[in-house]
Amino acid sequence: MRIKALWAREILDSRGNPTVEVDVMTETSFASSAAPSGASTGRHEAIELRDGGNRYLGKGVTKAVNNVRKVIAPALLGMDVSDQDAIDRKLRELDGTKDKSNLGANAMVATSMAVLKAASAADNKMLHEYLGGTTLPKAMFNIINGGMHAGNDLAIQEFMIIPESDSFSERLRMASEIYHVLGKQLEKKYGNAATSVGDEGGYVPPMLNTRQACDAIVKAIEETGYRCTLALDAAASSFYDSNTRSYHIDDKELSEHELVDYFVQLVMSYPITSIEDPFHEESFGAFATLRENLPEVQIVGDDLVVTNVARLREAIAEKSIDALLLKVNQVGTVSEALDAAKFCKDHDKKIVVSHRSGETEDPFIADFCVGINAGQIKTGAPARGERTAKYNQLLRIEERMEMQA
Ligand code: 2PG
Ligand code: MG
Repeated sequence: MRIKALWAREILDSRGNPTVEVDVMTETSFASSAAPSGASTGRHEAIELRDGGNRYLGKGVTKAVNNVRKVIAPALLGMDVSDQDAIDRKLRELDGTKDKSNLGANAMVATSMAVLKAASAADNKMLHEYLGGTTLPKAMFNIINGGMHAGNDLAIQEFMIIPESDSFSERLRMASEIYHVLGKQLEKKYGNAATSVGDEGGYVPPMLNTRQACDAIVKAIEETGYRCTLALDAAASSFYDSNTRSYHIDDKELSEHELVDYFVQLVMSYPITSIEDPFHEESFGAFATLRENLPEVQIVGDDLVVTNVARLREAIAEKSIDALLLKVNQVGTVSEALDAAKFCKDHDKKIVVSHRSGETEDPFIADFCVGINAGQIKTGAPARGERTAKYNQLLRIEERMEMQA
């Protein structure tokens, strides 16, 4: 099915910043998709194009939108929407840079995702069916926010829970209950303001250190009695000081070696089963050391590998990670994200499909996660519309699968 029309517009993301939304039309289908946007972005990520100047305090995306309307659309018209590789290749050719800074990764990723959605719609399939996957993921629900996603003193960016149950809908229900129990407990202990939420919908209590957050979560899990483990995204680049080569956490300055011990001690105290970005984004070696020390814990690479096969190859060679955090907008096109997923599978590595802290109502990653049989997803708290858009889509997918079984 050929592309008949392609259009873009500027919309707002969940932080109230502009982002790019793209519409793709074929003779029989129509689809839209929108680019998410990170706050703790990795240095090696594809670059999102922003206008600068005064409008939207410099964050406007009219240049990226115009790139879709004036450069991308004319080039893609008439192309077969089901040939994702050819379309993404064309996008890269038009851009001509390594970091996608010319057209903008925001323009490119929204186009690439909209094309995939239009192809599945033209085929009369839900996106996950079109991609051929059947695995409903385990989810990491982010229920306390810190780091660059919150205005508190927690260095660790994300405190997540992984409820264990056979169905996705049960896992979501458990997460929602734990989230609300935690909210009540925090309110009791710290007052009303403690249940204000951060960028990803997790609470932002006035806590001073990692252990206070883990204690609070364990207490909430215990009250519900559910089987549930903890996952952390340290996003350690955000509290690393390259001058002193130390990590500022819990009001201390820790060396790399001390931070390894710090995580080992944490894992001894709490049921933590996954840690993302425990060290800054160039520390392939430190990741590997932690992995050796914590063979039972999944070590996830986000800023370290940025969904990029070249960096992934290095991380795997250095034995730095057990899993890739897959973000389509980090690399800029669907096919490159699929390449990264395939590379992981070929090397027996796991995949966690991820949202960004600045999100839209687009549920794309829910379908994508099931479609590639990733097995794991993280898309924020079980609250706030841009996060529940993904979880609710997973409920629809689960229901569809049950109906077809
Ligand atoms: C992360 C992400 C998503 P951001 O670090 O994993 O949770 O945050 O989108 O700000 O990079
Ligand atoms: Mg991360």
